[in-house]
Amino acid sequence: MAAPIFALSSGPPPAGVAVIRLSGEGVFDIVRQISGSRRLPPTREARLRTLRRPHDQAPLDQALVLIFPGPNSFTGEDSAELHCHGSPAVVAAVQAALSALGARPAEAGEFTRRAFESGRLDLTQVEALSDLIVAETELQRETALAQAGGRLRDLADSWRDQLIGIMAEIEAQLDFSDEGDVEASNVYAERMRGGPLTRLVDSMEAALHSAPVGERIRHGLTIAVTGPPNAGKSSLINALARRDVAIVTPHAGTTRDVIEVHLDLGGRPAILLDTAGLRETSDPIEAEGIARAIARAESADLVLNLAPGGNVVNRIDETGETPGFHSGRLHLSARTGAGLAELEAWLTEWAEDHIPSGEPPAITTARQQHLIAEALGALKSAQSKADPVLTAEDLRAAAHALGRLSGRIGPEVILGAIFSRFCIGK
Ligand SMILES: Nc1nc2c(ncn2[C@@H]2O[C@H](COP(=O)(O)OP(=O)(O)OP(=O)(O)O)[C@@H](O)[C@H]2O)c(=O)[nH]1
Ligand SMILES: [Mg+2]
Repeated sequence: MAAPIFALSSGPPPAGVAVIRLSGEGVFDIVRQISGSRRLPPTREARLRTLRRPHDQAPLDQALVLIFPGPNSFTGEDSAELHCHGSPAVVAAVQAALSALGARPAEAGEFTRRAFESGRLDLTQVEALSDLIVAETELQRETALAQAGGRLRDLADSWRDQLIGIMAEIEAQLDFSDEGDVEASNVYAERMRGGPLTRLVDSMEAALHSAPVGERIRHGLTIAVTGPPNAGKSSLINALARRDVAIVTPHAGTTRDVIEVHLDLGGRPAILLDTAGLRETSDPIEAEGIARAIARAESADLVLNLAPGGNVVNRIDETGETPGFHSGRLHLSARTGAGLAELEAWLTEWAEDHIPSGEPPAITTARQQHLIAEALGALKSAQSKADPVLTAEDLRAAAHALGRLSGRIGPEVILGAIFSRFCIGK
């Protein structure tokens, strides 16, 4: 067990309750000392205790104390939680006491790091936990929760098991066949390429298919609002955001920087971008704003273009046109709000098309996508090789990529697993 660490795990004070978390060697002794009691609370049950300053036993706070013995704790180590009153002074005093008792403040991510190192979480779950903490929409929460629960880990484990099975058979052929058996090992490699390897390739391809959706859920769909100066872009952004995020003035060329607003479209995350009005300008600041506007619009998933001939018509309060979708364009008034509900309904439908509901995607980060693509590439290369020695080499490359995906397995583990399946003495 590593040295004892502590951290305020709840939000910044002041708050109703502050949760201070501890993990590591000797944590239970620290809990005994700070709570002035030899008796620890029963495992995973809260007990009210008076926390005391170590050197003079002066009371610091009344707190709920919980202990989580390793290895069945989040970090895998002996851990504890102190639920104190959430004032800055209480938190500071308790933290000072914990330092005096030999614990040190945790570094960012150190609890999760320990959970990873003790094998409680793999890297994909570590990634998911950080997503879960920042989830803003329902779909982000559901996806991160499934991933933290081991969705990709389980899939990758099954890929790894299949791969080890294939490798073990092929390598055994290579290692134990004498010269005369080369023919047999070629036949065998051929057979492996047909069945188990194809199934593995198909399963990975299916997972990779979900990667773009996972990426969209994680980062949000981007919607750029573009058009000439004074078209009402910032007014539309404010209306959709239902707050005054962007400056609106009658002056053409008001918006310069790209302004981002987070939207929740039926549980799907989207980022709405307000951009500088597009026109010829000699003002270098406005010109930079326009360059940024063009760049963001080009990479956006959707552009709401308020220019003449664009897909959105603003200011129908002035022209008297009917709100809603007709003549191939969406008509609205950012000022009165007419047509806004239709725009929102249309955006929500569009978001649902781009992020279909159903099974959360298996792949949620670029790292995962990259490594699975790498493994898949190696498997496909293995499929194309006639020589079992080269096939085995490709399979090892695939296993290495999968090992990096979970962060858990290195080549020794794979070798160990291969040999544990075979009786060498036989
Ligand atoms: N009558 C009417 N006026 C509007 C409407 N939308 C915006 N305006 C007005 O048009 C002017 C410009 O609006 P903005 O939202 O700042 O326009 P913009 O497209 O962001 O302009 P730039 O940032 O300069 O490119 C403001 O005076 C708004 O009040 C609308 O639907 N109807
Ligand atoms: Mg503007």
